[in-house]
Amino acid sequence: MMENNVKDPKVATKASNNKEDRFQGHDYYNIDELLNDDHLLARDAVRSWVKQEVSPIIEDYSNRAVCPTHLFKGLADIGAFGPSLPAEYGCGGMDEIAYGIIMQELERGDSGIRSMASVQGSLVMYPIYKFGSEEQRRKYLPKLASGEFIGCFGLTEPDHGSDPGGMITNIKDDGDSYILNGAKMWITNSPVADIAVVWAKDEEGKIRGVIVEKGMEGFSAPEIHGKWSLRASITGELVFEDVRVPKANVLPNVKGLKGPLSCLSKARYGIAWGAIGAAMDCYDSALRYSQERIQFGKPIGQFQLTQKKLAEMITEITKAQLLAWRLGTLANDGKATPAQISMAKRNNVHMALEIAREARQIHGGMGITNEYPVMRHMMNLETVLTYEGTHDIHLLITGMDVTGLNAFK
Ligand code: TGC
Ligand code: FAD
Repeated sequence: MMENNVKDPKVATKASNNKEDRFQGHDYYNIDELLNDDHLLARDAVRSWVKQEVSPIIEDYSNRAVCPTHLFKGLADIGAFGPSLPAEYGCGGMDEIAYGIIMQELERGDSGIRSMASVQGSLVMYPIYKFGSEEQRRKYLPKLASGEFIGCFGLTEPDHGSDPGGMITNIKDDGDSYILNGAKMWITNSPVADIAVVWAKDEEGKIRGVIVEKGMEGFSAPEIHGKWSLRASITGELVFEDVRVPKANVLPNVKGLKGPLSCLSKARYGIAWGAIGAAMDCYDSALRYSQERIQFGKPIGQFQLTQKKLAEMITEITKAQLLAWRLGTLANDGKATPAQISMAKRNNVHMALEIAREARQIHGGMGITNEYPVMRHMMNLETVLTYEGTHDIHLLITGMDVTGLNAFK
């Protein structure tokens, strides 16, 4: 894995705030009773890893806009990379609900940490598993699962975001290789990635997936700076100037936009769960603050207006949990449709963003500081609302599903 701009992780850890992470999960409708022992074990293990490894450093890394790349190994060790892909390739072999719960707990820590895992598992390992040859699976999946390799996913281009079908990145046949040209934009993990799953048009205009490796001549991945959101996640471009990619690196088993879009379905599903984690962290912090902060001689939680905020927050979190759980049971049966996934991604991310904003108000002035996690979650969720399909694109997917009429084009 390439080093990024982390100069000395030990110094960073020391500089971070050392407040105890007092987070407690919230389960107003006893949804734990719907989970099995494997789900609960995975949940508790990831929650304690986040408390130990993420919470003590995340405000500092976010503040400095540096990705804590040293956490990739720990994420691999807790099984966050490809939890629901088969164990024979070094992956978790768990079900879709376990995958969702792991994403929830990671995003409880920070959306950027969940992104590190989503991209690796759902956008890099999943397409190699689903559309790759057996040789490609054996070559890449164990190394990606163990964190030895870091991957990224290149779909979005400078001029084609919501409309990836318009992409101009292309491959041209040249004997036993393809020549790849073009550029991708907003690519999570690209500056630190060893491989990139890149979507490009062939000479017939069909979208193909190719595995581009770090060090291939003509390939670079410059970092994008200046983000006010997802600051602990590293984002970059992918630039291809006559990159010679062996034909053995093309994913043989898919052609067309449904290839990358299927990967997005997998990742959007994880985000539907992940956003609940961010929302719970904001609610948890606001609830505690409302009991501890005294104004006019009373805890602010005693005022009706604060109670309205908190009551609405836990109601929305509970609805989102039920939506995610039901989506998980459908996914376990192979029956979750892309439109159902869109609905859950859109609803749950928007819910989390609204809760972050309300929680920020409950914390008053302190809410804008890094003493509390809410402002960081709020800023992160602005990205989560946009990537993996914007809030409005998901609305149009639902609209098309219920009317049968396409409003995109
Ligand atoms: P359209 O004609 O509707 O579809 C083309 C083909 O794809 C199929 N399909 C899907 N298959 C699987 N899963 C899905 N979610 C699918 N959606 C569509 C469809 O059935 C069709 O198949 P076929 O066999 O008929 O060819 O395509 P369109 O060009 O009209 O576009 C539709 C639209 C707008 C919904 C789609 O392009 C879209 O979802 N746009 C949003 C783009 C997006 O989400 N980009 C995300 C980039 S990756 C990212 O953000 C990673 S962030 C990661 C992190 O850090 O966590
Ligand atoms: P645009 O598509 O230009 O949209 C701008 C606005 O227009 C939006 O509000 C949108 O909803 C609206 N709009 C567009 N079309 C329509 C329409 N038909 N009807 C109504 N409204 C419309 N991409 C990757 O491939 N890999 C990654 O790893 C990745 N990571 C990312 C990390 C970060 C931090 C960010 C910010 C983005 C990342 N993305 C990644 C890109 C992300 O998926 C895109 O930003 C997203 O799909 C939107 O594309 P866009 O930014 O070009 O916005």
